Amino acid sequence: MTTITLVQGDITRQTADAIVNAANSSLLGGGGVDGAIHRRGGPAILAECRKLRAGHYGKGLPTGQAVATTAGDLDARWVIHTVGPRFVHGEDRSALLASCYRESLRVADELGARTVAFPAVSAGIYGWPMDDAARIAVETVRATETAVEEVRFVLFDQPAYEAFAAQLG
Ligand code: AR6
Repeated sequence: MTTITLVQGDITRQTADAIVNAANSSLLGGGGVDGAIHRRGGPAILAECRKLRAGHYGKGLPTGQAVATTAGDLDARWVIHTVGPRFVHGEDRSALLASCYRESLRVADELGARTVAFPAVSAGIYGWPMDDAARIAVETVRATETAVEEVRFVLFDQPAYEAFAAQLG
């Protein structure tokens, strides 16, 4: 059984086996959570991302997929980078967002991670409405078979926290 917990705060301050990054396909950093993770995690994360780009992910990490690196100076063993879809009006891209959670948990299982912290993927710069992002996140985690014992959603502000709390019921 996977327990879902909610925390309001900065994901880079969390202690967990794995911290999920809402990255972009380049894997080379950006704003939002991505910027914060690289800033606090230090250069070791970017160094591994560059190696991934030089190797298997020469064209970048596709939307909906996930890949792990070291967590550098973060209080975690791994960062799992996933690329959420941008929200596009009139287009249903929710399967791609669900895939981010499923694939991140699959990578976590491969690593043997037991506690995994997620941000609200796609709900910032990529424009996904928070309520819907929360619904997809919670539904997908509940529907995924995984050995991860705790999935912790780390929400940056009160509205995001409340959107996730509403989904947990
Ligand atoms: N801890 C927890 N949540 C955070 C933090 C933090 N330190 N910082 C922001 N959030 P975003 P996206 C929240 O924009 O929408 C980057 O440039 C934020 O309030 O980080 O998937 C990447 O490189 C929001 O609720 O990710 C990509 O180009 C949520 O985390 C692009 O942004 C996600 O916001 C990805 O956009």
